[in-house]
This record gives sequence, structure tokens and C-alpha cells, in this order.
Amino acid sequence: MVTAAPHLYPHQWSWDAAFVSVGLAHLSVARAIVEWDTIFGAQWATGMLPHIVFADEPDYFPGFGVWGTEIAAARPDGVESSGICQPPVHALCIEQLVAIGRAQGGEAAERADAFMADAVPRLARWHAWMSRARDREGIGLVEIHHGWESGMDNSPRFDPFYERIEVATPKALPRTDLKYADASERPSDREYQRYIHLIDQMIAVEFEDDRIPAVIDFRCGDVFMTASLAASAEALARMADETGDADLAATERARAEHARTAVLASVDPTTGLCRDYDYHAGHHTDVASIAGFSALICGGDDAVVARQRAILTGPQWMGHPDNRYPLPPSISLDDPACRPREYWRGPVWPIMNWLFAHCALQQGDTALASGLREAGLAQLADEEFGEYYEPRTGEPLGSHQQSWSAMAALDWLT
Ligand code: 2M8
Repeated sequence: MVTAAPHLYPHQWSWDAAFVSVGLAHLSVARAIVEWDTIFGAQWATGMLPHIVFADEPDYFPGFGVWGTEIAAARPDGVESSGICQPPVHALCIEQLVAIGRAQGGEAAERADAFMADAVPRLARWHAWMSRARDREGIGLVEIHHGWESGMDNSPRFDPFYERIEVATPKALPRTDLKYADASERPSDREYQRYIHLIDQMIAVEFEDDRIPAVIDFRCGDVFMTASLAASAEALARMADETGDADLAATERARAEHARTAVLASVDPTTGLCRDYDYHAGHHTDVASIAGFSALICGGDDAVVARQRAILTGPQWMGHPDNRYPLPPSISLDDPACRPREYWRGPVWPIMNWLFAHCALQQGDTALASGLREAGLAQLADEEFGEYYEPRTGEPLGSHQQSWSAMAALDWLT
């Protein structure tokens, strides 16, 4: 497997690996498919794709032992995984992998087609789990139980959710991450205590989907996860058309429509941005982050999309005068919450640039897609493949040689 990064992340992360397989497909479709053997090999009996599949490498906290998923009945035997998920970008990545393989023709195309036929039912189970377990009220919004599920771990969008968590008995935190990245670029110990607290709450109910909502302190209707599901459900519907599964294609189109409706319903009429929902507080939250532009991921309403596009490319975001490259930071540089070096609290993330560019292309917005590609490549020309970048200086931060940052360059250049 390709680890998410050589030192900081020595295991396979679910959405990292999905993205990375797109880059690998340019080099070898057969090699790209190997990533999926691990991703799908770890699929839980419920259909969930876990966020980490652990390799035999102890130097990461929290490792398999801390996750405690050995008690989870749904986890496949012999597979060491975490017990939460990440954004469902898998189907949209597989559709892209298949397109790359087909363009190569011959054996690569045949392999890609055979892989797609094998992947479609697994993706269907994954999406069905997400709707069943994470949209229990059937409103289309995907609920998450940990900031790590969003992939945007410590984004200020989750501050209101974390602030109410009291950790009665703080634990020892062997922060292996701080060996490889500066503490000023990573979440704080206070944040980590809360991360571990949520894992412990899931362990207490043996990671059972039906029991988690009653005990978990963190219940967020995540608008970015929801938009990712909508985009991936459309991709899966197109693949199901090709494999001749009309029922699945219809199911996935309905799922996509349902999710898109929820994303659009979250839009704040004043700001024009999408909002998460706080189930414990019973209202939307109003923290502006890159997730606020989720309508650009899933489309569905031309006026909303046009407004979000104008804001994203405007002077508070990509076009900010202090920005080194016209790329979106994770938090606007004008926002008092922005900390331009600190992880998901401000830096520019190459993989986000790739995802927004990919979705823009899907929706026919070639200008936005090529703008992101051009600026994204200029940023990655340092060949450091930073996990994230300081928006004003372009300095690479966090891990270097981050796999999904390299993937963005590889895909854009080939
Ligand atoms: C980051 O998350 C992990 C926990 O899952 C960590 O900080 O240890 C996030 O950026 C996440 O989105 C990403 O998948 C992972 C690996 O790159 O790192």
C-alpha cells in the first residue's frame, strides 16, 4: 500500500488512498488497483470503509491498540483498522481511474473495466451504509461523529462541537506526529484529548452504528461529506449504467439528489455559503471554511453555484491580495479564526485544489478547473509535495512528500 506520507502517516488512509490511486493509474493501472485491494479488503460487514488500514508500523498515534476495534463485530478478521470513516470520494476516484486506464487502451483498459465491475457492488454497499447509518433521519445530510471523519480534522468549523466536550480524565498522549511536524502546524494536546475521548465513547458501544448517536458528544451534519457523497453517487450511477445495473443506477441518482438537496438547504442566504448542522444544539453552525463551498462539489443550483464561485475566486479567498498563489486557503485570510500555518485552520491544501478542480470539470466549469490546475502546479513546482502550504508565502508545511499532494501534480501533468 502507499502510505499517506513517509513518516507522519505510515498507514493507509481511506480518502488519501482513493486519490492516490488516480495518480498511480497514470503509471500503472495494475498498481493503482493494488491500493483498492487494501481499501476494499478492510470494508466492514456493515459496508463502512474504515478511515485507516494499519500497516505493520508502530510509529503512529493513535495506533490500532488505541482504536480498540478488535471488539467491533463488523470489522473483517485479520484486518487492523480504525472504526470511523472519511469523505466518500471513492467512487469519483474510481471513475477517474477507469477513464485513465481506458485512455491507455489494450491491457490497461481491460484491467480497468474488470476492476470497475468488481468495485461497483462494493461502492454500492459503502454508499448504502452511509445513508443508512449516517442519515438516520432521512434528510440527506451525512452525520459524522469525529472531526477526523471529515478529513478536515481541526477546522474551526468543528470548534463549536469540540468546545462542549469535557475530558474528565486526560490520557497520556504519545504524540508521534510531533516528531515529524512542528507543533505550531499541528492540532494541540487539548484537541487530541477530545479526539481520544470520542474514540473511547465509540469503544464503549463496540462501534455499533445504532448505539453511537446516543452516547457520542460529537454529532455534526457535515455538508462537505454530503456533497462528496452526492458527487460520488453520480459517478457510481454512471458506472452502474455501464455495468448494466439499472436499479443501482437509479438508487444512486436518487441518493445524489437527496444529498444535493441537503447541501443546498444548508446555504445561508446572507453569506451564500453552505453550513454544517449541530445535532446536539439543534441548529446550523456559521463558521466559514472551505467546506462552505460544497455546492461547487455537488452542483444542483446554478444561482447558488455561481454565487459560491464568485466568492471563492474573489478577494476574500483565492483572489486575496496577500495570497502567494490564487488558490483557496482552508479559512479566509480575512477571518480572525485563520491561522495560516496551522493545519486545517488556514493553510492551502493541494488535494482540495485538485478536488475542486475535478468537480468544476465535471460541471463544465473549465475556467475554474484550469485556474486551480495552473496555480496548483505552480505551488507544487517546489517538488516538496507539502501536505499543506502557507497561503501568503507558499512555504510547504506539515509532512513533505505527502502522497496525495504528489498525486495532484501527477494527474495534472499527465
Ligand atoms: C490527517 O488526519 C490524521 C487523522 O486521521 C492525523 O492528523 O493524524 C487529515 O489531514 C486527513 O484528512 C488525512 O486523511 C490524514 C492523512 O493524510 O491526515
